[in-house]
Parts: sequence; C-alpha cells; structure tokens
Amino acid sequence: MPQGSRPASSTPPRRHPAAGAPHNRRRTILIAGALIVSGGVVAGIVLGGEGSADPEATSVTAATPIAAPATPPTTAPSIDVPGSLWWIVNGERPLPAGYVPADLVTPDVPIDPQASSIQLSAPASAAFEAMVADAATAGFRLQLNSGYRSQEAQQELYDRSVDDYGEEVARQRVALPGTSEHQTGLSVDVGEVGLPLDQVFGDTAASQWVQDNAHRFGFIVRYPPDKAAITGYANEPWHLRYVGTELASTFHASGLTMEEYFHLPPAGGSG
Ligand code: DAL
Ligand code: ZN
Repeated sequence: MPQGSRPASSTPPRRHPAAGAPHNRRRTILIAGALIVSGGVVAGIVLGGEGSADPEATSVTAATPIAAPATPPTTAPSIDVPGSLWWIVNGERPLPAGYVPADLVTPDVPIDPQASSIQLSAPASAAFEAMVADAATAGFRLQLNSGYRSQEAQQELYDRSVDDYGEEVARQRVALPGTSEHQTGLSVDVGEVGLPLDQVFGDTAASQWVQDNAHRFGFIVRYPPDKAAITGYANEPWHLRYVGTELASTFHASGLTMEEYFHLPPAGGSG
C-alpha cells in the first residue's frame, strides 16, 4: 500500500494568483456577480473595496450573470489516492495489488507496431493526443511506445530485463512489478515514428521538443538525468507522467521531481 497520508506534503506550496497584488483602499473594485434566488432570477450586485457585499451601493455597471457551477468543485488531487492526478507511485510507494485503472482507452495516435501496452487512462490519453497533434505541427511525428502495463506485463518486462542485463541494471531501468507508474495508466513512453528504441530517443530533436513542450499538455518528464538518487531510475527522456497542466508547469519551471516537490524521501534504492 502507499505510504500513509502526509498532510503537510499533500498540500503543495501554491501561490494564490492574487497574492502580492497591490491594495488601494481609495479604489473601488466593482465585481459583477450573480445572485441566484430560488426562482432562478439572476441580478447584478456590487461589492465594496473590501469585498463585502453592500446592498445599498449604487452602480451603473451592467451586471454580467455568472452561471452557478453545474457540479460542486472537485476535490484537490492527492498524492496518496489511486487514480488521482498527483498520485505518486515509486519504489517506496507501490500500487494496491493488482490495480487496474477504470478508464483505460486507446489514444488515437501513431503506435509502435511492436507495442502491446497501448492504453492510457482517459485524461492522459486525451492530453497525449493533443500533444502528438501539436508536435506534428512543429514537424515531429511522435508515437506511443508503451502505456498502461498490467502487473503481469510489468513482471514479464522485468524478468526479461534481468535476463538481458542482469539484476543491477534491470533495477535502474525497470520498476519492480507492483511499483511501476505504467500500471497507473497515467504514464506513457513516447517515441518517434520509425524509432522504436527508447534508448536513442533522447538524442533526437523530437525529444528536445517533448522536453520543452510536454508541460503545456500536463506531462512531466518523470525521470530526469540528474535525479536518479531521488526518483530511483536513470535518465528516461521518453517516460512521461500526466499530472495536469498546473503541476506540470510548476515542475517545468522549477526542475523539481514529484518526490522533491512533495517532500517525500528519496526512492533511489534501485538507482
Ligand atoms: N521504466 C520505468 C521505471 C518503469 O518500468 O516503470
Ligand atoms: Zn516508461
């Protein structure tokens, strides 16, 4: 099971967009809002400079009706909850045994003809499709090399890697069954059409484009070259993890890994 809940680290340091905005008491801020009464009548209201409602205030500002949200706000992503956008899986934080995502789909993108693990969790799939389409406009033909892998598929991959390279090297490259991000459905190995080997992807211009742009679609390069002692794995420029655009942009700007950002202990036992 994943490690226990970490209240302090589950809430990342997030800057409120309004933080640091200059405050001018002499300026009246007019905010058009919606007042929805039981009959569904919408009327404009004016809020004073301190944000308190002032029913006496007069204003000629035309009210802009704001629709009430159709659904309540979603709960914040969690690093501990399986399936959550920010769920952290690593060598120290295994998945629940036999975990299978409920929303697997096959993205409409080029796929390595040799690939057998070609599905992704629905939000990751949509984001990957968008990224592949955008890369195409920049002249790069990206493809899916590996997506969701069942625990059994991961076992086969791991066993094959041990046979080919020995256990020490295998542990740096392939997650132990039950601890692979691929089992979440939120990770994808990206490649270039006609270039099925992961190991050479990092030398391509397509890889550079991915490094520079993946965050715009909510992906991070999960195992950067200089963070093996923290992530547990050697450089994998092809291994992307979907975390949503907010967190991906933060990571892109900071260079932090998920473990660092959420103050988790290094998962570098194997690397
Ligand atoms: N190659 C990554 C670490 C995995 O097997 O999940
Ligand atoms: Zn991978």
